Amino acid sequence: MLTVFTEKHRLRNVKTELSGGELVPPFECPVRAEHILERAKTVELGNIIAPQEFGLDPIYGIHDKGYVDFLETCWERWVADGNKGDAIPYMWPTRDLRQVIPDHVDGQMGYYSIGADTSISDGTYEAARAAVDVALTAQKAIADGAASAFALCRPPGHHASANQYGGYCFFNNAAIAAQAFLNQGAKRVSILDVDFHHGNGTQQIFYGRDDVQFLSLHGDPMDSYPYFLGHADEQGQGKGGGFTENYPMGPGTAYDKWGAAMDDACRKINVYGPDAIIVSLGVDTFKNDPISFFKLESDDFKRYGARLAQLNRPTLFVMEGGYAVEEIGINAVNVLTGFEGR
Ligand code: OKP
Ligand code: ZN
Repeated sequence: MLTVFTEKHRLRNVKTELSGGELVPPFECPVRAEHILERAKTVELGNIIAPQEFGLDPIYGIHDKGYVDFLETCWERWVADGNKGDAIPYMWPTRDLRQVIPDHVDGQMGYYSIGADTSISDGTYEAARAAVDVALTAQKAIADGAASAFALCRPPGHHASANQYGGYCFFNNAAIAAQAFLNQGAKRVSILDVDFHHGNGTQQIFYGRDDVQFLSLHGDPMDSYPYFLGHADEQGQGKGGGFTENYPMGPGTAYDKWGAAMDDACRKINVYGPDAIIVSLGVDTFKNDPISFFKLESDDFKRYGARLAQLNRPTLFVMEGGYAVEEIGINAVNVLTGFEGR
């Protein structure tokens, strides 16, 4: 399987994450991508190529221009305002407040974010742009005839909506790739999100549409991030009704239950009959993940990779989360080798 990777991911290198009332080293760190790349080389997964540049147009197909402009300028404006640390939002237009976009960068951070866990610094925008190019280059390989491809994206994307960042995500790499398939003539695309966390951004982007089916297996939002989306009764709206499927599962969920949900999702994908499948591949379902509560074993990743291959459709893997950095390479690449039947 082809892997698309760029060293530009290292430009995403914030010092801090607000966690547990402290500023700690971020869970979403550069070594994650390096370990996955090393493992892909070790198992001889296939060629590894750098991305082409696709520019801003594919991003504007999913994200608001004001949001993109904000991400491009946030850091320089934060620094110009005299701030010393990473850019972290602290005020949001919640419930009864006005949704008027302020001029000040502090106010814009609140308007354009969903939480305070995702610091911004020098290079964040460039790395997020490069991650989009990684996803689009892998998408193009499939459009050109490959049966599958691996977009080793970093930063991840599934928490990013049309106009909000958070959960370590800025541009929704999987959503942008889905739109690329549609623009090239696909009638239907399925996005299967197996990251531990609900893909709120992807769900929000396609919630009212019938040309992208979104399915997510995740920690029950009653007990886990992102807390405010991902319940089973969210199934799409308008002509998107019935094209969103959520499988929230509780603490301690292991492969017996998780694999059954995966089976059900695969059946629904077959009924939908997509021209392509995008797997939002987070491996924070692993038993030793430091911020998650599922109990998948490393071999389970191979098993569901093989299940995905049975769908027998063009399949684009887009890297999302996974924070047990010592095992992240084994777990992510196990899905891909499992898919290849080895
Ligand atoms: C991103 B992805 C822990 C804070 C957790 C949010 C988790 C974002 C996960 N103190 N922060 O879906 O893997
Ligand atoms: Zn996650």
